[in-house]
Amino acid sequence: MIDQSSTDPFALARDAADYIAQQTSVASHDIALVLGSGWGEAAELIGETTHTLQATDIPGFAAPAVEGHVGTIRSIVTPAGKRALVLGARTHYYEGRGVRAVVHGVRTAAATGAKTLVLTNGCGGLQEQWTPGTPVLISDHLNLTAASPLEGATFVDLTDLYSKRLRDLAREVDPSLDEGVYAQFTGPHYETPAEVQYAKRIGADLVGMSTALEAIAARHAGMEVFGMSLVTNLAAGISAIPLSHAEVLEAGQAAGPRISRLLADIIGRL
Ligand code: 8IG
Repeated sequence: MIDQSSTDPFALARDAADYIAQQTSVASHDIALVLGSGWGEAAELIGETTHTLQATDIPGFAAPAVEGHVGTIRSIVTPAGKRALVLGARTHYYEGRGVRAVVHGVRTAAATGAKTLVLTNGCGGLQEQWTPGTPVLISDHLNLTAASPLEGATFVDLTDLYSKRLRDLAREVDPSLDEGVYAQFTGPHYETPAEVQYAKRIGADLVGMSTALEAIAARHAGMEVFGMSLVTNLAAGISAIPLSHAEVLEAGQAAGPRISRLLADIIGRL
């Protein structure tokens, strides 16, 4: 069992939100975004960044563990005047800091007032037609981590966790967007081809190492969740080519401008 801090995780999120409000002079944020691999450029297009905070200065946050992940939290004002909090500092389950640390950013976002949470990630695709660089809407998830961000008798309904309303809105921006079921594995290793076939048989279309635990915490906090994946590679065994982190970063970089524009256009409609 991971030794989690004895601090109440919601009190810690409240502290983090208070720090953000004090540093930015923004009393309340409307939207929060977690920008995963490949999605970083979207921050520039969503609006004007008014404040950039180092994640490590904010209560409960730690430095990112992965190349290509950003350790800053930004406050952005959109052209429509909405305040967006961009979390570039995702903590992954495989870092071993416990589930509370994984969802601290989400709980902080909720504590800043955000009612909508946009979760993005880079992932492996199980559908051959999704070539690297294809964005896919998340319609539902399979949590294969054997963990939950909720503790005790906290029974939360996860029906329509990935808001149909927001998926429909995204398709107004780009009607060609496909959707699929995201399976969260713990990582940090990629799946074996057999595990990918297992995921496919139980209904997965996408495999990754984030998002599901965050979405559960967001629903518990009362936020409406929008999820979008960037397929950066075909999952192991789906294509003949072995996976590499370099390939993942490359596909993200190549698709960056297009998917960032897409996400910014969707945010503009929220
Ligand atoms: I980027 O193929 C990225 N993240 N689990 N499998 C899992 N996570 C990923 C993958 C993948 N690609």
